[in-house]
Amino acid sequence: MTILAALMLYVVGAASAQDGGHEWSLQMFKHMDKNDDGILEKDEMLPWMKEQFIKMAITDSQWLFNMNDGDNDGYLTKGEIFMNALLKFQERRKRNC
Ligand SMILES: [Ca+2]
Ligand SMILES: [Ca+2]
Repeated sequence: MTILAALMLYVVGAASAQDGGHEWSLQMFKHMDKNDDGILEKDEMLPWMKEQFIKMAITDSQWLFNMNDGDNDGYLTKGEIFMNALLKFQERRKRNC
């Protein structure tokens, strides 16, 4: 899946997940349509894609960090990362047995 496809799925998912999702989609379109001509050009999409990609990266990295920071000290040690990976491997193995 390309980044563009992932971002479009994100927008559609976010729009459908919210009350008034259709209105939210229209607002997003207006936000992206910088010259207000009713169509989106590549140059209008790129800043929006960068903005969305950064938001997703921040959210995902925070989630990944919190999931691995076993003692909640705000740091990740090799042990926490390897222990979490080992636990996930064992969970997956149990499900497949
Ligand atoms: Ca436009
Ligand atoms: Ca830690």
